[in-house]
Amino acid sequence: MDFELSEEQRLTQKMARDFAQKEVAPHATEWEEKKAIPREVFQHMGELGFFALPFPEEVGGLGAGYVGYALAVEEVSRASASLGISYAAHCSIGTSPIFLFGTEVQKERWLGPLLRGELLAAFGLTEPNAGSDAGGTETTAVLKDGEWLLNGAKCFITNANLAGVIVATAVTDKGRGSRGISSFIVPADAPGFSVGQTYGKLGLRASDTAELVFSDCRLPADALLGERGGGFKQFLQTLDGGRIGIAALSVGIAQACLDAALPYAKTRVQFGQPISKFQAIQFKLADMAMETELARLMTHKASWLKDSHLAFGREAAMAKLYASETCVRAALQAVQILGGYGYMEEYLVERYLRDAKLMEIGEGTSEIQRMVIARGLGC
Ligand code: COS
Repeated sequence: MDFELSEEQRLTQKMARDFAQKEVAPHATEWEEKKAIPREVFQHMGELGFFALPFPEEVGGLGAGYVGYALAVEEVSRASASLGISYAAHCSIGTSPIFLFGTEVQKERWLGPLLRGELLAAFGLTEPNAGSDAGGTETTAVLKDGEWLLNGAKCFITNANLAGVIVATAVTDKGRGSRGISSFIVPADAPGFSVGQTYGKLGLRASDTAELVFSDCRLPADALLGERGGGFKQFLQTLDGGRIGIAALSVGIAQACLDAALPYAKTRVQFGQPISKFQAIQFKLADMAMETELARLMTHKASWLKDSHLAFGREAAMAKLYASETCVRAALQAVQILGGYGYMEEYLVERYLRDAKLMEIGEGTSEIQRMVIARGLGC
């Protein structure tokens, strides 16, 4: 067993940290206020290779695997969780299904631009009546005169307005339950496709979240991704990887909470000494540091299993569950340590608290993760 990062992984971490601290952190508050991240940020990330990290060299990736990708997502999210979620949604749930289930022709067409950041991707699964019960998909796809006609709507879709391509699910064979759901590659300029309402959110305000609308959306026959009827299993498999992304994002937020709370506690003087000298504050900081480290180790283990082509779904669910709950606790403690300042907008920790909450909801709620873990135990 070896807990050391390889030389390559250390370089990936350093590249991501340098980018995040120099080019993200100074602008993160402004992006939250404007509720948008400039397009050039994604272009620059593409040039630096961020989007190519988890994919193998055969398809134009950098072959850094999910360990390298998790290191990068953590660093980006430590500076801006909004950018972190846009990044993670693009890679692990937007691009991955094309990589995992696409034909050679589909991969040839889409992966190059997606890995270089020339296009962003989104994943259209959730619907008003199909969230945790993703098998309840109501969007339909009918094959007519050699074309697919999609009708329906998706909600809470990260990168909806930014995406050049969306992987979306629809019912192709009604009456077959979850085996009647298929996936489609939808270019953003497909006729009949549009982006609906953009949501106002508690946190992650700079990240783009909107509805997708399919009104007789016409797609060529070869827009089907993988087997007809295979969509449900595809998205469960996609979400297994996605949960590693959310775990890494959560570790980034938890680390940011510690980054803010520790120096504050060392310099804030009350009762004649820095508050870090009081055991009540030390215990909070100790728990934050321990839980963040544990969440990171769990994220790296799930990533390593995936990179080693071993079963990783249960560990990904454990990492996502533990890391997301850790970052909420860490954010609450950071606000508490900063006291009145922690509640004010100019101190970053109130943003971390608002951002952290989504980690317990997106890509499978904490309750769903516990179900997946329990199933892994044979319950
Ligand atoms: N990868 C691949 N296949 C999987 C899988 C996985 N991780 N998990 C289950 N499957 C397969 C099963 O083997 C089963 O195959 P067969 O029909 O051939 O036996 C099939 O998928 C259906 O599995 P299951 O019966 O367990 O499905 P359920 O409807 O009971 O699934 C859960 C329940 C909760 C696991 C599922 O609905 C889920 O993960 N929901 C959460 C979705 C979510 O995260 N939504 C938020 C999206 S935000 S992007």
